[in-house]
Amino acid sequence: MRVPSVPETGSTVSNPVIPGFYPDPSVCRAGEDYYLACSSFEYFPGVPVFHSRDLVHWTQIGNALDRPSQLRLPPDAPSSGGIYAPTLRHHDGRFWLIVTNVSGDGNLLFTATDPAGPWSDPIRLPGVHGIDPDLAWDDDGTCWCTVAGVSQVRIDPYTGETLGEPRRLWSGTPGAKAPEAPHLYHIGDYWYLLIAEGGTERCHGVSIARGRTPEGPFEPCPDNPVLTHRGTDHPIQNTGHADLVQGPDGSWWMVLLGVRPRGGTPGWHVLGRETFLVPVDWVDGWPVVGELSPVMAAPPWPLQPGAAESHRDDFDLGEPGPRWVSPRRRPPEDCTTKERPGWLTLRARGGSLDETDVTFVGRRQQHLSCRVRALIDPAQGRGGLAVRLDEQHHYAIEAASGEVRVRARVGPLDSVVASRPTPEGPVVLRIEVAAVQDVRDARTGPDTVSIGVEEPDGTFVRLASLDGKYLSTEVAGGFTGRVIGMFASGGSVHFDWFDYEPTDD
Ligand code: 6LW
Repeated sequence: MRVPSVPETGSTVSNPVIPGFYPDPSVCRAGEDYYLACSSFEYFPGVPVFHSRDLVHWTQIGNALDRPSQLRLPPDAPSSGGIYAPTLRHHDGRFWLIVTNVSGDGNLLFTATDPAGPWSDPIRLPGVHGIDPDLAWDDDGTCWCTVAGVSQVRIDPYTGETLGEPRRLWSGTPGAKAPEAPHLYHIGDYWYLLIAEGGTERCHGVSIARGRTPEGPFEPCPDNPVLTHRGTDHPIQNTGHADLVQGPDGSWWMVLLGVRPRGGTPGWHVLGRETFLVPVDWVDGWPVVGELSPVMAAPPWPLQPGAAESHRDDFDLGEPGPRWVSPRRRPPEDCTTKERPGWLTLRARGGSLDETDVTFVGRRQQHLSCRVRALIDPAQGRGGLAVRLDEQHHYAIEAASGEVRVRARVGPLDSVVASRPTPEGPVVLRIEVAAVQDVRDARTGPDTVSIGVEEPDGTFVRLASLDGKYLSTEVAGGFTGRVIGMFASGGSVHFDWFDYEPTDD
């Protein structure tokens, strides 16, 4: 079990602070506690919520949208559709979360007294149009909702009613595309408007403007973008979509998304857009963002122990924990520990991994190299382990009636790349992801995905080794990253345990 040690104050900590596909982070503080929420797209439950006491070590405490009345994702909701960019705030003794369901009801507002949940049913915002909604309150209690573009409208957060007409505030740096991810802050004598611009790919950047009132007018920072890695060979790319938070000691910090491309050109990122942390200073009333690095100086306060990086689930605790997600929905009858206590039974809804209604229960891949194992009893069903980006991009090993087959689906190509007879009954399936250490040429992929079974003595029988570039966002497109999990594609299959272990150096 790999548990990160607690670094001494003054030492270093690693970035991303939340590895894996946890993009569009929004952070707030309540007393000594920090809370952070991320986008979740087509996955259910949605909007993972994290807690930290030091901004470095984060523990998932739930998912804000954990019931169908909060999160309607129809079967035709595309992968990378669904839930975009949240804003999480603490105001008036409550937690407020605003998101956009681009495949459903548009902008929705939720509240909770405990960010671990339960969160309320949605308050609809029919008069708020656009994505990346932000919430900010004036001293007189006025609630300002600002969206990508960047425009703003006053709302009643208790009813969702818009109070007045939307107004355009600022469209970012002239010539830069996609001014989005707005966040409005009242800091000192100014109202600051933080945005992302340049698009969430390699040209992504963070810019800021300030004004004397929440409605502006806003003057752009002369040093915009205040953070970008565009045009560099920095190991962290696509940096943008930031949020600011002040620590109890008065220091300022920024969380933002970034990616870690590996391999040859153009660089392939497989873990999706991850959450990073960087310090912020203020000079002449403008933020000066510190250097964003994979290894950063630890904040100047006591650090909490980090969560274990390896994870084994024996399915002895009933409901799957908050890290487990499924595409679009997860009816309890399709994913249960009641049918065979101590086992997770997955019942196929008829769909395969190529279908939007597949029965799949997975967790984000959070390490560039890792080993995933699971013991499956296929019984009279068909199912197995898969590394998924979406319905058109996945590698899987499937067990059924005395045989395992390795399948690779990449766009229009779909192939059984290996098969092997196995004894009837339970079998351990294994997926090993090994990040590339030396880039042989421009076409070198980011990693190798090896798939196979274990002999009864634990010996790994590798049935296929596949280039991981085809399961990267640069190939598949979209906004998510790899999710590794268990699936049923016929009848019911049973899993005794699932084991995820980082194997990074
Ligand atoms: C999100 C936009 C963005 O709404 O990508 O990186 C979109 N920024 O702000 C989906 O994550």
